[in-house]
Amino acid sequence: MFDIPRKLIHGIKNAAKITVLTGAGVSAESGIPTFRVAQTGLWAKYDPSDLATLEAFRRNPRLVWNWYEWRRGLVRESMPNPAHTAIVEFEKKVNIFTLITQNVDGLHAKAGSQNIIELHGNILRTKCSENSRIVSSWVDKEEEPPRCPNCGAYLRPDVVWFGEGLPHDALELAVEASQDSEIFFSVGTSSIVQPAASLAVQALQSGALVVEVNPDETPLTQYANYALTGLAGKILPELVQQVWKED
Ligand code: BV8
Repeated sequence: MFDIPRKLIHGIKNAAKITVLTGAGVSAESGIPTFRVAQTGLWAKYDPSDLATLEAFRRNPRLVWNWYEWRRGLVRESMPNPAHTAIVEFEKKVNIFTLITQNVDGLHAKAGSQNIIELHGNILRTKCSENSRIVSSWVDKEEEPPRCPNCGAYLRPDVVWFGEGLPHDALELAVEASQDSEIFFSVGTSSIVQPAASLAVQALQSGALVVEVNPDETPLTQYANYALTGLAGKILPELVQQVWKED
């Protein structure tokens, strides 16, 4: 049983606009390694932020493509965990609810969340590396990466790499929701990667109550109104239960 401060329970119950930002920590309990944890096995010797770049893809397209194929395999096998399910409950209960995710694993959609802002794309989508058009099928000629059926350029995952701009509309919607929320939750993110990490600051500056859910301290912790220290898969269901138990 996690003890949620009474004032916070009251605040959530009476809030009309709540925004939740999630990071890799929300998928950790689904068995997907977070970005900061060293990759396992084959990939242990690589730093994810070295591989998740256009430079790495240009230098070694096969290596980067196969790293994403390995991650896609993990994602396809993984199931949402109680943190994802609790966030679906939030969406049902809160009048104006916005979910912003840095995650590319599609688990929020798999859990049943409807309105999701994917800041960093989605690893299960593939696009042409030349014109960024989404490609849903291609002839598998055993070449890695495969080539775009329309122009012959390499295909790549539809994710935002370090050094690439975020999808403009997604970022704009995320900033708006962060500035307009009464309560802003930062769940399972190390609050390091920009511009996602600045959303919590914008919420704070706009007068929102900021709640962090994370087992560890992050650069946001000292500024958050509430820092709920623990696993999202434990805290979020507890929170939903205590706020909406009699409903
Ligand atoms: C941009 C998709 C400009 C790919 C990701 C030098 C050159 C260029 C840019 C930069 C630079 N220096 C800095 C930058 C900016 C850079 C950046 O922020 N770098 C960081 C490292 C300092 N940002 C960018 O490059 C962005 N683009 O700035 O472009 C620009 C603008 C206009 C036009 C052109 C260019 C792009 C950033 C997006 C990168 N792509 N993902 C892929 O996945 O392969 S980011 C990647 O990190 C994932 O999406 C991940 O979600 C995200 C953030 O990490 P977290 O989600 O926070 O995950 P992390 O592992 O760090 O932390 C997990 C947390 O969970 C921990 O705190 C842990 O304690 C907690 N946790 C663990 N278990 C649990 C838990 N919490 C709760 N419950 C649990 N059970």
